[in-house]
Amino acid sequence: MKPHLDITAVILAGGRGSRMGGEDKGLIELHGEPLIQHVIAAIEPQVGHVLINANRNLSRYRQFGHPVIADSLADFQGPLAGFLAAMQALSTADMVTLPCDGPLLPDDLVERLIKARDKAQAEIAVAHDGKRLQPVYALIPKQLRDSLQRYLNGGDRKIDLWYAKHRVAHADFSDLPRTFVNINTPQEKKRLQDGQSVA
Ligand SMILES: Nc1nc2c(ncn2[C@@H]2O[C@H](COP(=O)(O)OP(=O)(O)OP(=O)(O)O)[C@@H](O)[C@H]2O)c(=O)[nH]1
Ligand SMILES: [Mg+2]
Repeated sequence: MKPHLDITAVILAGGRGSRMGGEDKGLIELHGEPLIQHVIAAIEPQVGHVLINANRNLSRYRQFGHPVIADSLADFQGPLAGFLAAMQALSTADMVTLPCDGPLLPDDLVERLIKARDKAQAEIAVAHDGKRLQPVYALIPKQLRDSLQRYLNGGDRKIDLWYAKHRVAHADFSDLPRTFVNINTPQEKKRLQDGQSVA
């Protein structure tokens, strides 16, 4: 699969990790590598640029060889805070967002999001696993930065309500539910480590 050089992958590693006992989830190890390293390895070949969004351990995150940006809003206000920080730093017209804790990505994640958006002539494409939207896996143009800024200035934080203001295409991943296996708790980490993740 050829890389989409005009896309920046934004890896969201800015959460509190509260279900993981407050650990910085991107840095916990799976099969001897930090979780975010698994995500970087899977997404790097698909895009022209990678940006890491983190709020702690910034110098550690810089060691992965990509720019690291922190939220411009304080106090862990959720993934949209990470979207906004990324849109303020973006050097490409579009970004694909994804979380730091989902290591089982297909090699056509970016391709599928682009195709879905083109086909529907939408502004945004969001992954759909066949049952529900997976809102942090999305293709979003930088052009929507002011819309997001206004939305957050208004005090809202819900991702679905912001999407509802725009034309959104659903990218079908119902054949690949493992894409969205992610690690929120020590139990989920153990399950994935033991290879029982896809159930
Ligand atoms: N930039 C940024 N990203 C966030 C924030 N909160 C969550 N995220 C990211 O959004 C994605 C989904 O969040 P969760 O899986 O709930 O991760 P989390 O919020 O760290 O974990 P919990 O505290 O257990 O909910 C992850 O990639 C997080 O890193 C935030 O305040 N800022
Ligand atoms: Mg959370």
